[in-house]
Amino acid sequence: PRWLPPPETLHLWKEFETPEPAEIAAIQKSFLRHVTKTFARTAFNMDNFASYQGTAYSLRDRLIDKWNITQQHHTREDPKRVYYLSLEFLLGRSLDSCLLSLGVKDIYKKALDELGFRLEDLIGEEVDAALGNGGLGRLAACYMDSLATLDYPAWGYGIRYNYGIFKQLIVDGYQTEFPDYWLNFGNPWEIERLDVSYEVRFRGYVNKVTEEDGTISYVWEGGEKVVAVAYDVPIPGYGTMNTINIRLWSAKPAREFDFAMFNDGNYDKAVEEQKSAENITSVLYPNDNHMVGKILRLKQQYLFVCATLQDAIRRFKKTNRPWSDFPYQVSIQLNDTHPTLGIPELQRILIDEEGLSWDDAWDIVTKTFSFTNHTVLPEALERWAVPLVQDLLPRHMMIIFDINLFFLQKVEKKFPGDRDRLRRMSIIEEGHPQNVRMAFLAIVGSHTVNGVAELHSNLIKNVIFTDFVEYYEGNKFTNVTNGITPRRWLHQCNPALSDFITQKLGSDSWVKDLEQLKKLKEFVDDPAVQKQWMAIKRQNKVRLADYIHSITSIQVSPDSLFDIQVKRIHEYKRQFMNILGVIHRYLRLKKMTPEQKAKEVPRLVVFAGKSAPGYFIAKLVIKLINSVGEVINNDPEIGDVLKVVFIPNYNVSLAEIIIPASDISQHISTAGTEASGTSNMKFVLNGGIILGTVDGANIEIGEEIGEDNIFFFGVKADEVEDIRHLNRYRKIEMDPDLRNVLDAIEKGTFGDPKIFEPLVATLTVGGDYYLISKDFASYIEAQADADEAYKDKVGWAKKSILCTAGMSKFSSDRSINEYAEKIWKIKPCSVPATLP
Ligand code: HBZ
Repeated sequence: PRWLPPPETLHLWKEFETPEPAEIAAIQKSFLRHVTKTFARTAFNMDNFASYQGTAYSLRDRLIDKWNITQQHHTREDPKRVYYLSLEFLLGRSLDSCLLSLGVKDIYKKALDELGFRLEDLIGEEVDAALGNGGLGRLAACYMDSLATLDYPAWGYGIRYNYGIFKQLIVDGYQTEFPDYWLNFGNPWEIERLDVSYEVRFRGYVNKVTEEDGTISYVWEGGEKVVAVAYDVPIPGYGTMNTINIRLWSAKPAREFDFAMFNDGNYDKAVEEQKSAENITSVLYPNDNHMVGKILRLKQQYLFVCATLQDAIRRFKKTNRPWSDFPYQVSIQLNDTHPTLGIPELQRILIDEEGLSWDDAWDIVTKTFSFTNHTVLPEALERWAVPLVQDLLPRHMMIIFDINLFFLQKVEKKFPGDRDRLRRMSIIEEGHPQNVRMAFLAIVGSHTVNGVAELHSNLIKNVIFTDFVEYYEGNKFTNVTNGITPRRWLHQCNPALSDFITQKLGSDSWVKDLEQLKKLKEFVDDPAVQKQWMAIKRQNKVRLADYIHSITSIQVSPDSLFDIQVKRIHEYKRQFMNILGVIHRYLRLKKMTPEQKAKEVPRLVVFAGKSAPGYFIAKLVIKLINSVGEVINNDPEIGDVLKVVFIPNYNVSLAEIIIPASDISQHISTAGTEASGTSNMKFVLNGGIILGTVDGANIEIGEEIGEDNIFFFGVKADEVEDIRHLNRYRKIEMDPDLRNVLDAIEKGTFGDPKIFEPLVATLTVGGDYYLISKDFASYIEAQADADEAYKDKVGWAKKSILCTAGMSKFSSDRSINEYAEKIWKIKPCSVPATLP
């Protein structure tokens, strides 16, 4: 029976469950209590890290109060909930964003000030939570912020990796990787829930059972079991009570220990097997947009969906509703195909454990799931070898085969005799071995499939999933353009600009309603506003220049044009083209007289980003950038007219310093390859101008801010296939300027040319798949246009203001409202300040 409190003790609970007042004395008391009691420090044994811990724990108490109230309210109201399933959450730091969301930053600052601590210093002590690779993981984090802020009853589910994305160090110009054991000094932002845990089975066998009435059922038995334990990360909404949860799973050994093995004297082997359980959630796979078919990764995916579904079902069952209500109470969003095993897993639970018929179960499954695709790159689409799945998850493999069989029967019925169509659409790809095409499984098992920007959603429909669009008559496919949270990506990372906007608009309500930014357009011709706007930009450039100096010892001038490309290093993103353009600029400058050089716009070119550890060509790009920087930065004839910097270890907290400091940012993927991009939105929101291709969300940003305020170049997506075809069958036309640049590399201008041979070869014998040569001339032209425009200070200030003013659409609040209304069919459930 449930434990109930003696009624006369209820008032004692009430006191502890009511959020503390945000008063200086109360804050100082809770800070000192944590510092002395939780961390055993004294007034004479303190440092910034301990005071960060004390502050974080005091804030954590406030978060937990709000979280508990939210959960109790949701339990009582029992609204339809959304579960956002993502193998990645790239949260970054939490202290600053929590202080802002809870509206207590100023008062905490004061409270700490009085005690002799500077809040700014404490914020810098926190290590990033870097449980993601790039855009996909950061998108999940922005969406959690919006879900909480908009009062939606939502849960995020993910994995608590012990090691996040590796730390990048640059040694002799090369990327080297170091483990990111981010939990070394504890994590104040999580709540360990040893009481919330579920068993997860791997391998074993499937038993066929024939009942007396002749019905057949299957039981999955044997194999090995591990346990998934919950760690909860509360996510507070901005300026609201609603505080949602990201539940991260950590694998632990199963409670049952193999005593047989133990008694046989095989103690070490028994312990060994226990340890291997913990390996499952040990490390985040560091590949973005590239699939690596490792069994441990498949184990991660299954452990994740298995624990998550048990948790969601347990919550659903508490209300004693019939199973047919499930899709009306639960919506599950798959962040890419990584959690797609959730589809056969729910089907398995419903038929094998709950006794539903196949058809009733499948109806529930397909009304529950929806799927977001984030890429059209073929090498990124997940395909798992059938023998691998068969071995690890034998019952799921049977179910996937059945899902496929019933699906293809329907396709055959709709398109009789079209055998090639069946081959093309089969969830099982023929070959040796056969493969499970996870995207097809996700499409078939979901009610809605979306891309992440207009162009990308069209490519999904017209290029990669055309057969499915035809089969479903277009009904499943839609677009939800990505967004970013204006809280972190303007209000928090650019406080000076945020304050100025608030002052001009007369209120800070834009932080929760980005539509209001449009009113900034009224000020675009106001010289005082232009001046102040650019002064803030300059402050942010000084902040970045100081950071660059502290890390690389390179002095850069805040008066140069800051030209920035920060993102994962990938051939399709074309950092290679950027550095080739830098070499082109350098060669041009070298031919100039000092008088001519003095007329040039001085430029700082910044790169940052990680390469997948096994991606040879991407790693060579990093080496080339560093080698070119080495030569240019030390060439006395060049001085401040051109500087090239690679900032190591790009992550969320670095992005918060880099993004507000850009004049230009580059988003130059080959047209049709970048699904959306989200950093493009962050730069423009902070008054930076895009130099980019007609790709992903660049296109929609251009539509919103006006084509005069963005530098577009390059071929269009619908031209790419024809050009590639010609490249394959004729000699590639090498742009003459590009030829000169390659000659300089090959002559050894930037060190041993042998090193760069494989990289340069991608443009020639490699077929120039990403069309660098084709786009080079128009790229250089766009760069020249940007230089010209930058000389006009007033013109530039106007562009910059219009950038910020036009970004309303790209708030993740807009994206989340679209998902909620069109796909999840959920409504806000606002939480009262106190409970009855
Ligand atoms: O998702 C990115 C897209 O490249 C980008 O255009 C888009 O804006 C963003 C959000 O929709 N995709 C990724 O970041 N993908 C990954 O990080 C990834 C990670 C593991 C994988 C595959 C892809 O196995």
